[in-house]
Amino acid sequence: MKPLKHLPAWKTLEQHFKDMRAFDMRSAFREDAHRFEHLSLRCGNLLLDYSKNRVTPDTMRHLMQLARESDLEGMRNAMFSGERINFTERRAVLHTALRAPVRPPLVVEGMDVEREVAAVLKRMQRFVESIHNGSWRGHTGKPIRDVVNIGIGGSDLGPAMVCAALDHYALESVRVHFVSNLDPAHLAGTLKQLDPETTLFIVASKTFTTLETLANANSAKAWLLAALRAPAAVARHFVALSTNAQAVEAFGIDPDNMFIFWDWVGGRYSLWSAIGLSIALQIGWGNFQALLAGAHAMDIHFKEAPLEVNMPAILGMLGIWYANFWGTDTYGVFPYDQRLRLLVPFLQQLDMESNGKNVNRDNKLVNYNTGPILWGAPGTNGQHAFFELVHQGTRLIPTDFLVAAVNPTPLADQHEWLLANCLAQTEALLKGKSRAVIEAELIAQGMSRETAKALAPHKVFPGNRPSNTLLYQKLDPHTLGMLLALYEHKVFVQGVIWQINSFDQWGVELGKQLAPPIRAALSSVRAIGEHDGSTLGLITDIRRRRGLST
Ligand code: G6Q
Repeated sequence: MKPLKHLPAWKTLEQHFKDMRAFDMRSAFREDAHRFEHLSLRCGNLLLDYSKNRVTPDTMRHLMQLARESDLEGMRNAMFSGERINFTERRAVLHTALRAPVRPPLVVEGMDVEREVAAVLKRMQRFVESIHNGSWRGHTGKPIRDVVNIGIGGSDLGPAMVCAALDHYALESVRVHFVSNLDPAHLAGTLKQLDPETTLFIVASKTFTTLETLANANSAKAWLLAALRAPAAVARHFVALSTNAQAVEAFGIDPDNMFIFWDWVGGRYSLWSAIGLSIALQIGWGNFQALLAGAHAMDIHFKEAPLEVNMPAILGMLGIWYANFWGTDTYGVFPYDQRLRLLVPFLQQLDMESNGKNVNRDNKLVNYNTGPILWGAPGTNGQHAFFELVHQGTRLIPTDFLVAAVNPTPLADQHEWLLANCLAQTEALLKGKSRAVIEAELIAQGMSRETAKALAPHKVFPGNRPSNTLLYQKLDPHTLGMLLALYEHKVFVQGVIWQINSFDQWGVELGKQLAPPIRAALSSVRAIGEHDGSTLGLITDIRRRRGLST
């Protein structure tokens, strides 16, 4: 594999960047009346406006040339056809197969992926309907009213985010809760509101070995048994979503109440699989299917549209432009949509766990920056918190703004203000406000020339700061599916350019390995063991607080 920095397009971009250093978007808009048309793209009801970026059509051409030289198209086809592109775990990456409604037969290593997916979906549908129509009863014969998804990371963030995003589609018959943290406060706070007779626990764990999930699931089981006093109750109040049938059975969950998925579904890409059961329970089967269909529509777009008019490719390559040429470290995501309040934590995992890597596909350390630090919060809250730094700070921060054109709410006027604020922020980032204008305004307000001169620099907005706007009609299941798949593929695009494996996550292992000996050292049972000075100091302090010998 040719190193990234040796690719001809990389060299071209390095040269082009030198020409672009002084580029001013404001002049570009003045000079090209059609800049918006040239640098925006529609896919379904999604509009991506990327004209407020430090790019010219030439930049985009060079970036797409880099994508081609990086064999983005070949890698994309390899993913869709089930090649083992997650090479460190020797796995295919087929979350796209989970949402293809009419699938061409896809046989991967002897497994008929299409049939297996359809069979699990059918079982999920039957189960969801039995909860909704009340034919599934709890141990004492009452229908289920509350569902608790116990999972963490990929087995929590996706479904929790979707359930928050689509709460306006929630059926009234069940309420869905999410418990992830090992901190007992999370489970205890949730159980407080629940009646064991009408509660169903979904234990969501791909491996079924995850400490947090098993601890919470065991505590939930103990809570249930303490109330219902019959081991048989577990079968009516626990179901599992997993790839590990043996461990599920060992936990005491009836294999009939287990919904499987496969090792080719990565945790952070799993909301489309059985891990989405809580979503279907909240919004109903039809809406869950609409979510899958939206993602599939984006899959088709990503697979078929030429790179120049391919939304994930464009978003991904813009990120490369900023991270690797402008030297940006972070990337802000601001959904002007309260329902998308969990989108940023979801995207943090998607992006940072996928592309927070420093070794390439040739097993060598990379010599360029990879995944950015992704952060953000819903608008307009962010405006009253950290937007100061986005507008006036010393760092350049590429940003995405997401907003719905309409919001089916009776408080339509508030949505109008929300929309206006979203557009106003991207306009302010672009236009800025000059010292001369500010001084003139202050003087016109009656301020002395001298005071105005002193105050004006503090009020200057440099402008020329980049943003993408993703405008959608309204937040419905189909649109959300499209948006999420867009970000998944964007992350994929960047991983290909950076020549890394976006689908493993070895970086989460070490802390897990170090925890058990530390846990032992905190109690009186075992010797303290070998630790660095800081960790040793902390362990010793905890032991002292507990009255243990140190
Ligand atoms: C996601 C990661 C990780 C995983 C959790 C939960 O891509 O692999 O976040 O989802 O660690 O794992 P289990 O589902 O196996 O409990």
